[in-house]
Amino acid sequence: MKKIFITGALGQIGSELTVKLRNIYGADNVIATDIRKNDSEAALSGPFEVVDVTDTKTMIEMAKKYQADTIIHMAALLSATAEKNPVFAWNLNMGGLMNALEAARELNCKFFTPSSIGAFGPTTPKDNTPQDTIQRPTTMYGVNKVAGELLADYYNYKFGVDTRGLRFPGLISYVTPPGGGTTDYAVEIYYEAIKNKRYTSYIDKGTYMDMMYMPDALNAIVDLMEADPSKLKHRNSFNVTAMSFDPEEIAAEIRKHIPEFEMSYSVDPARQQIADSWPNSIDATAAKEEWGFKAEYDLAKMTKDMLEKLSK
Ligand code: AKB
Repeated sequence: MKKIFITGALGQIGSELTVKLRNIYGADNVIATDIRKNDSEAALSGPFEVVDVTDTKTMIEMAKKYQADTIIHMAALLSATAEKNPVFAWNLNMGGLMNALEAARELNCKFFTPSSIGAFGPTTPKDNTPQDTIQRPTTMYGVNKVAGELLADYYNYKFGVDTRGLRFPGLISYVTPPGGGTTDYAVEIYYEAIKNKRYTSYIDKGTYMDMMYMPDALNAIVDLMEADPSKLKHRNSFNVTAMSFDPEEIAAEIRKHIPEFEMSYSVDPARQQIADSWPNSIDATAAKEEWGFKAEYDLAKMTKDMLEKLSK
């Protein structure tokens, strides 16, 4: 990766990934793009362009202008927002992906885009969900993710584009808050624990979902993109996870640091339904075997770090 072009660079993953990649590959070699600019480090620490991913012409022109050899396509709506506006979600998530893949094909770029545990559905095995299994999601987001995995595979075998992807679980970070996801409770809970020593969860107790701390997610993207292509059997997309917990378990972990922390519930039926359709825990063996995936943070280590960083 020498010239990396990122879409959705100011989003939850993009804003941290852009800064990390600039530290590794050089600030001028990482071109951040998003639908609008802000004054974050990702926007200001290197080249930035306003790019609407549904605008094919601009997207290809911009990638050409910077002679990109890698496209990292992050721009997308998350699960809960997509469910509220499925037509817009289809147009943005699939239209944007198609344009990004076309740009990669035309410029002969390496390509990354994230999939999600949302690519699974109620008929998928719930525990230790295998890499290759039933994928019949019941959300628009999930439909987009499965179609995206297939499309990225297609661009690999049809056009030889070096496409790669990860099925991310809920990602937890103290830098950029997520927006519109189902797993967002596991981020909000830390902010509220510090500010108010209480949190009302919209996800019910007993609902297990996979999660990962952002530093592990960023390392996984770099490691996968640098992996020897001859070792990759799956490409789009690898299961990756670091932990699985329910709201009670994360609350108990927070109480080890803030003993007075209180948890209550006001379940949001829409997001609960999405969470219920996703696995309890997924199996990351293929990622470990094919390119050496490992996560450093478990719930205890992540909680300590989140609370320390957010308190500052
Ligand atoms: C969401 O909740 O929509 C995302 C995801 C798991 O893909 N965090």
